[in-house]
Amino acid sequence: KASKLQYYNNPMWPGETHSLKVEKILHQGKSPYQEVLIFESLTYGKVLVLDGIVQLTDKDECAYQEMITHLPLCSIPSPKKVLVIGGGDGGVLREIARHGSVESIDICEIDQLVIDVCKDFFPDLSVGFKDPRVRLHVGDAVEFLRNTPEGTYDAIIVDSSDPIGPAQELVEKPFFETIARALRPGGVLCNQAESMWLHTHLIQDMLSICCETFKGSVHYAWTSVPTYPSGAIGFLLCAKEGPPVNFLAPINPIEKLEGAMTAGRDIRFYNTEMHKAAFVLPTFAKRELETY
Ligand code: AAT
Repeated sequence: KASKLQYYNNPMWPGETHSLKVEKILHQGKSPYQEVLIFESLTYGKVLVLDGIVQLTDKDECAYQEMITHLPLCSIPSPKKVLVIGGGDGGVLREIARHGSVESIDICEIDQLVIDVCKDFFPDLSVGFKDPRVRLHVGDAVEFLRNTPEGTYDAIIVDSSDPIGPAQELVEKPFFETIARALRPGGVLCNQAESMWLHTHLIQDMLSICCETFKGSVHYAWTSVPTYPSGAIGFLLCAKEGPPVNFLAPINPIEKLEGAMTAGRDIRFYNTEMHKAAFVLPTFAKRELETY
């Protein structure tokens, strides 16, 4: 009862909850950072839940992981050095591996337990760790970025949880400043940026911080993920000052990369049309977000 109440009162979406029928609990534990739960659901396959919040399900993870990865990597020619923040399940790594130009993939995930349980229960995601280009750093992203030399990465993907708990600092200005420093001129960031239905103020704050910090193009994109609150999730695409980046029309289309659509397992969600469509906003969101 107590934990049910807590979920209804989540300050990120007060008064709402979303439920999936549990067929079987597969893992229930607590790390130093969060509660980690995995269960088999009736209709979405296995589900990863951190502190009561759905992070991914077998059925719809493709929409989130493919979009958060290919939106930035298809927007620059020949990405070579990529950093992932969070993403301990390995799904984003699996998607980055489709890009043959990539030479190194660093990942900084705070929670070893997430990595371990995903290796046990989500082999289709954790397969991402098997790529020889991957270097795993277990620790806090804030600390990791503080120690990253200037201009290291072509692209940074922030696949982090909501800003309560260990990801709190990841929506604040000092964090975005360290990201911008870690990118080469014209390098790109793709940041998990919550829902336009629920979090307009948070998105506005992130947009204004990012416009100030990156100085290149900054855009909000979104897609449909049925098991996230409101059924939609957004991404903040930012380019650091330097060679200009046009996020709206991919310069490095996935369909032209040899084997990318079928490497490992077939791409299920992303394509160039979905890329372009992700930047089309409904009128209310245009009004609220486009002044940035
Ligand atoms: N790809 C699955 C989706 C996620 S997982 C987010 C990951 O970010 C978690 O594994 C969490 O442990 C990690 N994380 C949180 N804070 C930090 C930090 N400070 N440093 C490094 N890693 C961190 C995101 C789903 C979004 C859900 C939207 N409602």
